[in-house]
Amino acid sequence: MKIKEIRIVVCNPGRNFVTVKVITDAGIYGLGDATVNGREMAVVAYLEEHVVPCLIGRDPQNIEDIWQYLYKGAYWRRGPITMAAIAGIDMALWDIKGKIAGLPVYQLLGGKSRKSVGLYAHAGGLTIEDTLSKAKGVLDQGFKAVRLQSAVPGLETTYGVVGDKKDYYELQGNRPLPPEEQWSTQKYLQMVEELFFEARKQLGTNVSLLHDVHSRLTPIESAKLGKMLEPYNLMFLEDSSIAENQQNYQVIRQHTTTPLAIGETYNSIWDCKELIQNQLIDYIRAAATHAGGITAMRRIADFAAIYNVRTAPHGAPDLSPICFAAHIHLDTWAPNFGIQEFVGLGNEQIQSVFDQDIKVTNGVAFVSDKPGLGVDFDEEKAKAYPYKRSYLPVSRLEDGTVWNW
Ligand code: GCO
Ligand code: MG
Repeated sequence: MKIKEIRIVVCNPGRNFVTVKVITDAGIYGLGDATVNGREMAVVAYLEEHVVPCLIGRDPQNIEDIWQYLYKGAYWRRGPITMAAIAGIDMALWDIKGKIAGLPVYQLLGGKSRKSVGLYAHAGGLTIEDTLSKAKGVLDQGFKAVRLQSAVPGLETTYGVVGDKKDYYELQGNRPLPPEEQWSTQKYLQMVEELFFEARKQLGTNVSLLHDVHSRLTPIESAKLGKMLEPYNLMFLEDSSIAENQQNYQVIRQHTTTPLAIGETYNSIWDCKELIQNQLIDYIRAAATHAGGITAMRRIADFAAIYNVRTAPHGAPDLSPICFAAHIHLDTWAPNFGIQEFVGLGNEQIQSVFDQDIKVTNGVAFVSDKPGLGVDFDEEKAKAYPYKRSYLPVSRLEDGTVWNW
C-alpha cells in the first residue's frame, strides 16, 4: 500500500481547524488534526512544502518509521509547528491502520481498560454566583467533575469566562489582530479563594472540582494558592505556573498537597520529562495534536504510569473533533488515564463538517467502535467556512508589562 495524496484543508466553522487527509492507492484514507490556534497557516506551509512531498509513495502502515523520519529527519526537532505537522500525519496513519485492520484505534493500542471515559465540563461565569449556577447546570446533566472559572472583579476580561465582554476566546475564531487583556494576581487571588469556599458550600463534597490558572502565577504564588485551596480538595490545579523551567514545580510541590496538572502546550515527552520523573505533577495534559500524535501520546502515557502520573488530555474547542476522537481512544486504553476535558461536541457548523461517533451521557464518553478513529470530515461542507486569520489575546500586567496569557 502506498500514500497517493495528502490534502491539507483549513476551515473555520466557528474557529480555524487544520485537517490532514492522507489518501492511499487502496482507496482508504485517514484523517488527522494539525491545528495550532493562532498560527494555523504556519503548519499548513510546513506540511505542504516540507512534509507532503517526502511521504508520497511511502507505505502508510509504517507509522513508527514515518514518525521517526519526520522527527529525526528534520534535524530541527520539536517545536509546536513541527510537532503539530507530525501529529496530523500520525493520527491519519493510525486511522488508516484501523481501517485496514477493521478495528477501532483503541483496539490497536491494546484494548479497553475501562467501559467509558470520565469527563470534566466547564463552568465559567461573570460572578461567583453565575459560575456556581452554571456548575449546577453541568451537574444536573450528570457530570461529576467541573472546572470552575470566574471573572476577576476589577479586570475587564478573564480567561475561561463566557458572557458579555468576558469572552472565552477559544470558542471564537475571528480576531484578525490579537486583543489585549489585563492581569492582576492580587485581584485574582481574592476572587479564587471565595469561589472555592462558596463552591464547596453550595455544591457539596461529592463533586470533583478543577481550576485552570492559565500560567499566570509565579512558582511561589502558585505554592501559596495550592495551600490556600487545600481545604476545598481540588481534583487538580491546572497550569498554575509556566514550566519552561521544569524546576519551577519543585517550588510549588514542596509547599502544597493540591494535585497539579500541566501539559496542554507541550510538544514532546521532553517538555514533561523532569516533571514526571521527579513526581512534581499528578496529571499530564498533553494533547495528541500538539505533542506529536497518537504515537507520542502513547509513549508519554507509558512513561507517566511508572511515576504514578495520570493522563488528562487537553480538550479545548481549538482542538478539532479528530483530535477529540484520538483522545477518547487513548483514554479508553491508557491504564493510567485520569480524566478528559470536555467542552461539548462543537457548534452546529462544526458538527456538520465533522461526523463524530462519540456518545456522551451522564458525564462520560463512549468510544467509537468504527474502524480507525471513527470520525469523518466533509471537505465540500468545509468549503462554506473559509479560513479567517484569528489570534489569541496577549496579556499585560496593569503597568503594561507583557505577561503570560
Ligand atoms: C484549557 C486551555 C485552553 C487554551 C486554549 C488555547 O484548559 O482548555 O487552557 O482553553 O486556552 O487551548 O488555544
Ligand atoms: Mg488550560
